[in-house]
Amino acid sequence: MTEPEIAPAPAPARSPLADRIVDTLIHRIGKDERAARKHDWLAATILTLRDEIIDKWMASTRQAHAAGAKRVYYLSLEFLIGRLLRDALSNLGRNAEVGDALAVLGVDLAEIEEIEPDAALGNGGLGRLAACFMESMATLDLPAYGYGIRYVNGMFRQRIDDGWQVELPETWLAHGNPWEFERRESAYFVGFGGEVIGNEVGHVHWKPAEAVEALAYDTPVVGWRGKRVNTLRLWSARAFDPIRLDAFNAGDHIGALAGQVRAESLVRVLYPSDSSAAGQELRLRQEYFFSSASIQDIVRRHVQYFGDIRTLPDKAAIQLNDTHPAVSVAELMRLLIDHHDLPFDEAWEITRKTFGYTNHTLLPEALESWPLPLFERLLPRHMQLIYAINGRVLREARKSDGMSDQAVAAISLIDENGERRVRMANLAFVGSHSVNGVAALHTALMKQTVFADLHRLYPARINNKTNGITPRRWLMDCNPGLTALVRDAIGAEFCDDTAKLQSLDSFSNDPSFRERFSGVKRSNKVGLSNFIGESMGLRLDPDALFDVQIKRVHEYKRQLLNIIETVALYDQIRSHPEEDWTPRVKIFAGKAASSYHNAKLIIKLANDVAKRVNSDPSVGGLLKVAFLPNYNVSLAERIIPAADLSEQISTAGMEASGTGNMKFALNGALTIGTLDGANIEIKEHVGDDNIVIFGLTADEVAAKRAGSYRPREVIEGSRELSQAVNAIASGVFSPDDPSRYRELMNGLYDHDWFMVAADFDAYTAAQRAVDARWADQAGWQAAAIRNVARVGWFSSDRTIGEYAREIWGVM
Ligand code: CR1
Repeated sequence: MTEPEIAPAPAPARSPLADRIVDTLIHRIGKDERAARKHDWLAATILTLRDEIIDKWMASTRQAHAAGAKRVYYLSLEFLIGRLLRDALSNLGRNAEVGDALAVLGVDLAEIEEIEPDAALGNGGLGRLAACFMESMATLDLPAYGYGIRYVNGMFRQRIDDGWQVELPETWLAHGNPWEFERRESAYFVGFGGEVIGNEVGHVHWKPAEAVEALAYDTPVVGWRGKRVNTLRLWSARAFDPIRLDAFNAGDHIGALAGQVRAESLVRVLYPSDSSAAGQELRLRQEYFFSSASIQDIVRRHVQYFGDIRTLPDKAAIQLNDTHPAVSVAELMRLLIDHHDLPFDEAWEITRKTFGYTNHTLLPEALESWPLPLFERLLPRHMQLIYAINGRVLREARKSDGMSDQAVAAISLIDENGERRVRMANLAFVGSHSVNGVAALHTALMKQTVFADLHRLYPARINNKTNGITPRRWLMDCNPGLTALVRDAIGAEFCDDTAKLQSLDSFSNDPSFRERFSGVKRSNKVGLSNFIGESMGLRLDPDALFDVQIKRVHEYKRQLLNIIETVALYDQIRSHPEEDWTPRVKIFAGKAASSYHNAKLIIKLANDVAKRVNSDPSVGGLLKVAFLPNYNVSLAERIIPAADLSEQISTAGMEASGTGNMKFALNGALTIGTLDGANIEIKEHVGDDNIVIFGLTADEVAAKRAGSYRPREVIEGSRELSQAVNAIASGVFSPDDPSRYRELMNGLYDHDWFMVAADFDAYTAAQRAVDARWADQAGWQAAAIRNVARVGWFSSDRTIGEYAREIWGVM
């Protein structure tokens, strides 16, 4: 700690809360009021609040313990948490009080909220879903733990240099993390490599060649109205011998620290791959590291509380968030058999009853599998167990009627095509009693495609749990204006149950309400315009239609379709200046995986188009394009309340669910989208008239891919499309490097896997229909209000209720 700095203290009248914050500042941060910087105030505020949360936290734990309650364990390699202060304050109903206390101290709450680092321990939807689920589990008063990794560097920070994405390390822990508790007592040994030694009585013993220690850090998760506080337990890694003194004393100062460096590398970075597999040995090590520590912790807690390991499925439900923690299945088997002496069959029964698995993507490149030699070298005992599990499953498959050799091969945990690989999705599937998809279409496609044969073998296992979002962060906290307006109109009940938003429906016919509703939207747009003006120097017209696509950049999400349409619109506006164009602002934000060439090129293209369009006086302010750098949770909270139009335009069949789509609708944006993922269910809820749907269906996409789709003919057959594609291909937007986009555009001509050309005309037509709707402001606002009123179902409270009743058996 640095030396305390002393300054004379002022003495205004203060609340006891203000006194507590100052006391924390002095005694735990070591600063006095005069010397304190914003970060010190932030830390003091969080620590003061945390002290209050601790009491609830302990009460929650005691209560679960006393009741002998079944606990839920959510294992996820990603938690995309974002900032926590605003969320915690509002869930505890302490916003005003803390704001006032700080104001007396001359500190602006909003300002310190703004400097809280955005905890980005995740890539995109999968990680953000885990964070929403944690909050909903606390809200629904379920005893639940999240388990993950405390990455030192989470998602990279994105800078845009001359239009190109540049990745920089994000140092969210630079000022420490006042939310977390280091649990020195909760440490586990996690081994890698080595050999398996058997003895005559059939007992086996794994002797790992290396081991690290997993160290727990706990963050409290506060539910709505502070009802319950749960724990997010993130693992850090430490070498058993932080420094090898023998080596150090012999002069090898670097080698002496090698073990620690190796251990730390496990928790150093989040793999920045979204909906695609990260194929590195380090990734498998990360997966096993956090799975093993978590399963050991769960088993230890169970035995401590309940004595008998055989009752585990009655007292613990473990949910695998995608396949990243799938090795947990083998790890639990290992502990049950090798450490608790259970016979294989009994261990298998316990394991299957305990686990549930959620699949989040059907993209073949995202289905994790590990080269068998790598797996065997790193986890020899687990490999044996996987073979044993596989033997059982394949015998069962052989016995079942009508299973072809091909079907049996597809069910196998080992992929025998080419280099042999361990299939993590199959392991997760067979090791769980429940396997769920994240939207109705996605679940149906799981049954038809990747898991078709497993589904035939275990027809009762696959079920659907359509995703949801927490309305606290994604409405009440990020859009206080709309929240207040809704509360004035229909009362505060929706704050406890978003289904109550229904009563807002009839207000869509009330002109004065529509007026106020559009006033709130406008002021959110002014706020976003100011932010963009200040941070990027781009001036926007808050009365233009704000058309927003923010999400990871991926070819299947089709930012390219949106950009090409933008180019076509730019052409149209210039060719027909006499027409009555709707002023539009196209807003993009999103990160590309660092190794994903085309995605990075698409970011550059968006920026190249923006540069050209924004500086062209001939479009007369009718069209502006903004690519906002460093998309993260906090930026989403700023953009979504200001959106008029939500772009959800993935190639049908490829977006498992989407959750951004729900956030926009809840904040009164209209969706333009394909019949993909949860868009379909959003359409069912808001009604066909309150959403703009276009394009091929999933079945049509599949048929085109299987048949003779000729994108070249499609492009040549569409004047607008061919003009836009040719302009991009010939360097109109990249005069400094005219061939920059040639290959990207050639890809559209040659295969167009993502159906950009096939859907282009339908998309353009849909956009012009949007323009027409915008011209009728009363109609637009009415539809936007109906969106807010009708999407309460997409609350993660509803989703978690379904998991709790139908998968976990805890409600
Ligand atoms: C899907 O792509 C879904 C989220 C959360 C993503 C997205 O459509 O909304 O999961 N999948 O379920 C993913 O990241 C690794 O897979």
